[in-house]
Amino acid sequence: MATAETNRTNNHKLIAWVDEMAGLTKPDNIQWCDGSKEEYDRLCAEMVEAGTLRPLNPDKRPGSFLANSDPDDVARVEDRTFVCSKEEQDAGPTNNWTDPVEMKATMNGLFDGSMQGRTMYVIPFSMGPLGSPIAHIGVQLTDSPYVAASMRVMTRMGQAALDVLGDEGEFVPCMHTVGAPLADGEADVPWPNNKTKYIVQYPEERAIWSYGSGYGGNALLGKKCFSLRIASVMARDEGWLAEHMLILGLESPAGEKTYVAAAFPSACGKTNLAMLIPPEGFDGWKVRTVGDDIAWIKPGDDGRLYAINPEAGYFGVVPGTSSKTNPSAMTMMESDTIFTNVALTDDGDVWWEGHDDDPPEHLIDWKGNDWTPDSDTPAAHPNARFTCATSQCPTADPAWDDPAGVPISAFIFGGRLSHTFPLVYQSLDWQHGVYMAATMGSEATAAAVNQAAIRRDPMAMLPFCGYNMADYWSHWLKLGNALKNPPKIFRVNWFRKDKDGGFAWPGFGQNMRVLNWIVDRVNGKEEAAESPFGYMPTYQDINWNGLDDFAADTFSEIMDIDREAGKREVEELKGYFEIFENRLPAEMEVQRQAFSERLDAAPEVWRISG
Ligand code: SAT
Ligand code: MN
Repeated sequence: MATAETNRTNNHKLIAWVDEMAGLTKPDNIQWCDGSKEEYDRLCAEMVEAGTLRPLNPDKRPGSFLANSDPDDVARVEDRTFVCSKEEQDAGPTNNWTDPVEMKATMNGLFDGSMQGRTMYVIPFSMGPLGSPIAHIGVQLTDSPYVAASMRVMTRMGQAALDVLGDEGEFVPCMHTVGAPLADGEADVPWPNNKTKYIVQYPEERAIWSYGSGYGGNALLGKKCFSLRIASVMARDEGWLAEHMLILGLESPAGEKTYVAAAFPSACGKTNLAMLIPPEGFDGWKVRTVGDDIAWIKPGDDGRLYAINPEAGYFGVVPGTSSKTNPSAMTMMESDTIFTNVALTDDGDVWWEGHDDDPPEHLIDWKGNDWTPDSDTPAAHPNARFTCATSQCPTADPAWDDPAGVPISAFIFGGRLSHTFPLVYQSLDWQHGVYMAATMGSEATAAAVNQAAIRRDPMAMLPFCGYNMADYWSHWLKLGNALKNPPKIFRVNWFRKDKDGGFAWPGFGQNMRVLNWIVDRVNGKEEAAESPFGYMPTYQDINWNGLDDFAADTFSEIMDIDREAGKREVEELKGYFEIFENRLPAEMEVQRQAFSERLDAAPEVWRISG
């Protein structure tokens, strides 16, 4: 094994760990990443040489590349994701758990010699603006140049992070291998990975070990593994929040700025909402993006919560993105982007389902096969992604890189629910809001059937909470109760169906109308009616400028509350809460009963007035 090149750090803990891990994984070379543009260009050139990346036509997509992953390595693997706390109860009923002693033996076996024939990249990174009191440092070791290049886009990576770490600083160690050692002289493949995959978190040690995948959140360990699973544990211990939330700033025509953070399960259009363009009728309003996926949120001295986006780039879903659904993302992707698993056009550009342009006559699909509009498989994988720096986002908020973070006035929680749940409602207080967030979810299927079960996804954290979900709810309850100025809490549902089975809400940019009401509510400017679900806007309370054909009757269809449907929800939650046994905070059951009583007192159909 070649010795490490001159270390650019005197952090002895880091140097000793790198040495120890190199001894275990036995790479041919070790490369400390400095985070420079030259280094990024060199990594990309090497990947082009190896067949991992294909450069796109520089006239069409300057500085951009296409990667096609192995068809067995296309998304996060939740069933291979483990939270290995010492006690099973501390991982809770919603996480996969294995005893850490047993898991370490397995990991040591798998990592032994796993980097043979490859380079081990040492990647120091900051999650959050460099030096921010809300940020934290991690160091990832990986044998994937795709990961090294992606980490430069997704995080503040390299020497600057080492400088923040200093000689004595603490870092979260993130071990990663694609699990495909090369024997002497063995040729590599474009996307090395292993059929066996493990994404392992050790919450007590704040350590991550990921084996066998080179894709997304499995491999870019700063993302879900660190910023959510490990950070949620740090946040519990230290009194802050690590959340699966977008952050956006709304600026009114008068220049008043309000920041909100919002959590949605996957497939609810989170990135599109984070980059929303105000619709007709909202002249002078601006929506500005701080983040599209993750928020780290700490109490400030003024009793408010302040949030940063720990990431520095977007790893967004591409299919379905067009100038109609997300013009900002389209602009971002015009250059300097790594695409993964979209289709290649004959002129060296990219295409995907839902693109503005009609499908071309001929493409190379994400698996590398010829594709025509008659093909019966999608040209791009449905989870195809773009990797792109936040600095390229035309709607980036001026404070997106501010170490102090932005003050959060509202939390918004959503799901994909075709019935029962109104377009928008506000919690009666903090405790009720935590209950609303803890019980959110989406229907398991597209639900033609009216009563499809809801797959609960509390705070959109189901696959991301690094400890017992019920303890996480207790943490939320405690944190908010201690705040002088806690954010207001809202639930939204863009997906309620009308009686003909179509979406009742026009969606996309129209969500601005709901955000407008929310902003006015938190700024004390708007009225609300009190319903069994919480506070709700009447028809008059919503700004309908530019959407004159949305009648009060249609509004009623997405706001009315059916008492029996509400009672079924109350019953479903009884069984759901039971799985958390004695860890369930008593407040959850108090809230469920109170909801039940409000419904009992309501008419058969509670109708929003106006
Ligand atoms: O693969 S990621 O974790 O980056 C994205 C996702 O699956 O949510
Ligand atoms: Mn996400």
